[in-house]
Amino acid sequence: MAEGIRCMWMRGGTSKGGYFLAGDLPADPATRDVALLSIMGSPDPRQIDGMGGADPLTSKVAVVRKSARDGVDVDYLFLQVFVDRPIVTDAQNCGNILAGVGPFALERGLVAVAGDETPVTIYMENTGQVAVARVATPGGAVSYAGAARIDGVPGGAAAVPIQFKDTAGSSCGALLPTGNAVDMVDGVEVTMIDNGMPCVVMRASDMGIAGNEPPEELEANAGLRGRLEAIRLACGPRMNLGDVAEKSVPKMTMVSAPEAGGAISTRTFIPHRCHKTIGVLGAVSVATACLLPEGPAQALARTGAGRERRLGIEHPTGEMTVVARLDDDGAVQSAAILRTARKLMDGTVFTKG
Ligand code: NQM
Repeated sequence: MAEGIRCMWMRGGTSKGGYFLAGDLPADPATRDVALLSIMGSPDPRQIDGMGGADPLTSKVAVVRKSARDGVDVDYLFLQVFVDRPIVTDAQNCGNILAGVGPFALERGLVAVAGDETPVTIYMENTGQVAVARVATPGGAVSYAGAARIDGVPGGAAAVPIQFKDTAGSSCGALLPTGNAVDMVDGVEVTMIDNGMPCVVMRASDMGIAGNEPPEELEANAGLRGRLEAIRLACGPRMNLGDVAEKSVPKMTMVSAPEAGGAISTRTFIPHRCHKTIGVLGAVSVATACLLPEGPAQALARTGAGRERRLGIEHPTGEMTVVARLDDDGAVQSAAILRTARKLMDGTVFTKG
């Protein structure tokens, strides 16, 4: 018989997915993953028999619990449910789905409202790091309405500013896991970097593209996809990620000179589909690559001056601004971004049974 599970469906930034209290899901990870595949309708390129939107960006899950950690409100585990393969992975974090975690925690009563704006301190279980999201709570309740706009989402919504600290080496153990700002892989100069999201950054021109093509065109380019995957599989072990054949990291970002007043232009494969925008922590990692002393991104980027840098990371549907604070050595100390979120559905979702 189909089993009903309490869940909230939310847009978080430019992603969308199911938000669950940890206690509402099976405790055993293998049983939980079977349930999540069934809920999303995976594996199936159309996810026709489930809630997933046939895109990795809309096949995502947040598992949230009250935290037992000092100074932390909630723990958040991100799970990527693959669309066309029977895989659920916790090998990556997601800063977009993160944007819905604060509102969800308030809605479920895990955090008490604290005035017109409530800071929610979130431990990100995937990477063992902390983010602080500020949620609009006028009149004692979460408000999703507002005028803040993010590229990739139509219309306005309440702002959810998020601050990250200590994201360097989140999954790879070091900001530059090979110890180098530039390495040569398959004849291409790359920066392997992890400031919250493991990314391989390379010049678009070295991959035979201009860097401003629409995602659909790049996804249709089988030669490009093959080259990117070969580089990714070679980079995985060098980034301390092991065999990444069945993982959704590292992300593959091709950079070119900015075209719209930002710091850099990007096209990112995540890793097999081309992102319509760019991931949040992916953008933080790429922004950090722009600020290195050398590398494919640094050579093309416009990064300005001063201790606080506003870096517009241009992507296929606009840009994402990363506000980076630098330390005395010019290294990125903390990063902040603006996101929005929206509650779409609160109810019971059913497994296939
Ligand atoms: O990098 C997509 C997204 C993401 C991840 C992906 C993200 C991040 O846009 O923090 O947000 O790279 O798989 O949701």
